[in-house]
Amino acid sequence: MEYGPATEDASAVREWLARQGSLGHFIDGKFTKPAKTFATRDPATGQDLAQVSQGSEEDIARAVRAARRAAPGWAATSGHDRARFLYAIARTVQKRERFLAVLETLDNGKPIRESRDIDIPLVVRHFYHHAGWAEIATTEFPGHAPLGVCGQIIPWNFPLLMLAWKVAPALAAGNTVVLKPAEYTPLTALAFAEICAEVGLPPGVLNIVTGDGATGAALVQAPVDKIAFTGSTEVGRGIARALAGTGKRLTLELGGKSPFVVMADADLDAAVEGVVDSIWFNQGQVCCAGSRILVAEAIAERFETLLRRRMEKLRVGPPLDKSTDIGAIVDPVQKQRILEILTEAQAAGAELVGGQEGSGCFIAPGYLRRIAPANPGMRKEIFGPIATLSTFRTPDEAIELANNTAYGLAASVWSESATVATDLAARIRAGVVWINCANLFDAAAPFGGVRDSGYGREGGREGMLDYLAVPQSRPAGKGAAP
Ligand code: TXE
Repeated sequence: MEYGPATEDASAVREWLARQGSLGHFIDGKFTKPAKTFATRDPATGQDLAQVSQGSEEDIARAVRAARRAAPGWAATSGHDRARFLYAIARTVQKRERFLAVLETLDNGKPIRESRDIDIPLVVRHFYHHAGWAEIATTEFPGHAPLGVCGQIIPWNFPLLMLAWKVAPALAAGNTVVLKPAEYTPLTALAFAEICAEVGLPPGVLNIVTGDGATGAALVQAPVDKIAFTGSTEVGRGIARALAGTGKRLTLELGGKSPFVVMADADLDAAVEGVVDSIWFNQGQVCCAGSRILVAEAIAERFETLLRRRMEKLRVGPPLDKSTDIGAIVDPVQKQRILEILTEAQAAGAELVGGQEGSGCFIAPGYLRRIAPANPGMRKEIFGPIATLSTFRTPDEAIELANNTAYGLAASVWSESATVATDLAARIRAGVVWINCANLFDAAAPFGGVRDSGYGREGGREGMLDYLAVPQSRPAGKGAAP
C-alpha cells in the first residue's frame, strides 16, 4: 500500500483504491501478500471499495511473533525516543488528514464534516498527548513496566479514532501491538500502518491483521499479554469468559444506553443542540450516545416542539456532501438491527416520530415517545439515529430513570444550576457525566464504563495505567510503607 492523494476529491481516492488491488496485513513492518480476501464496501452506494485480507490463525500467530520479537527493543527504547515516534505519527496523520477523512467517510458512511473536523483531529490530538506521556512515563510511573504484547480489537463506528485510543497509550507505555480493525472499516487502519512505516517505527512494534470475528477470536486465544476490546457487550462477555484463568490483562469498552437528563431550568435551545451532538452524531452509532432523553414534565411540551423542529432541519444525504448531517448506517446488517428494535418498540406501544427508512443504508433521525420503561426500545442499545423521549417529575425520579439500565458508560445533565447539575451527576452511575454538553472527548480525560458497559479506561493517566504493570517491589529510595 502507498499513500493516496492528499485531497478531498473522493473520485481520486476511489481511483487510488482501485489501483491498490487487494490489500494485505501489516506484519513486521511490511504489507503481506493477500491470500483469502473479502470486500469492504461504501455503505452510501453499496459499491465495493477494495479487497482486504481475511486474517487466519496463522496470520495472527505471525503477527504476535513479530510483536514479541520487537517487545524488548521497544520497551528499552527511551521515553524520549518513543515520544519522537508518537509525535512524528501525529504530525504525519495531520499532513494526511484530508485523505484519511475521505477514506474514513467512504468506508464508514459518516458525514465528511464529522470525519474531517472531529475524527481525524481527535486522532492527531491523541498521539500528541501520548507523546507527552511517553516522555515522562518513567518518572510518572516509577518502577512500572510495559505489559509486553497487546492484542487490540476495535469496532467500526470511529475506525481510526478507536485505533488511536488503543495504539497511542500502548506504544507510549512501551508495549508492542497486534490490532484487528472491524471488518466493515479496515481501510484507515491500513493507511495508518503505512504512516508508521514512513516515520520509521521499528518493524513489529505495530502489526495490523484485518478480518472478521474469527480473526478477533484467534487474537484472543494467541499468546498475548493483554486484550483491549471495544465492541458489543455480548462479544465482550465472551472474551472475558475465554480469558478467565489465563492471567492475561483485559479491558472492555462495551455498549451503552446513556441518559440525557433535561431539568426544568435548563437552557432548552442549548439542550436541543446537545441532543443533535449526542444521538444524531455519527448516525447514533456512538457507544456513549445520549439515547434516552429524560425531560422534566414542566417543560416537556416546549422541549419536544423545539426538538422536533430542529430534527426536521437535519439533512440526511450523501456522506461526502459537506452539508450532510446524517450519513449512511455502516452496513445493511446494522440497519436491519436498528429497524428490528424499532418494530419491537412500536409493537410494545411506543410511538415513532421521524425515523423513516430510506433506500440503501439510510435512516432518518427520529425518537420514540410514549415509551414505557420496560419497552425493548428503552432497554436495548439501538445504535442508530433514534432516541427515546420520556418525562420525570422530580430529581429523584430522574435519577431512578437514569440508572434504570444495565449499562453505565456515559450521561449528560442539563441545568442552569451548578448545584443541581453536580448533585445529579454524582448520583448517576456512569463512567463519564457531561454537564451542559455531550460527547466531548479529550485525550487527557479517562473514558470508560461501569457494569455492562465494561471496565478499564482510555485516555489520560488512568488510560496509561491500563497498559503498565505495577511494580513488584517498592522502587529504590522511596521511604517506608505508609
Ligand atoms: O459488534 P461486534 P457488531 C454494539 C452496537 C451494535 C452491536 C453489534 O449495539 O449494534 O454492538 O455490532 C470483533 N472475538 N457496538 O456486530 O461483533 C469484530 O470483528 C473477538 C457497540 O459490529 O462486537 C469487530 O472488530 N473479536 C460498540 C469488533 O469485535 C470479535 C461499537 C466489534 O464487533 C468476535 C460496535 C469474537 N468472538 C458495536 N466477534 C461500542 N462500544 O462502541 C466479533 N469480533
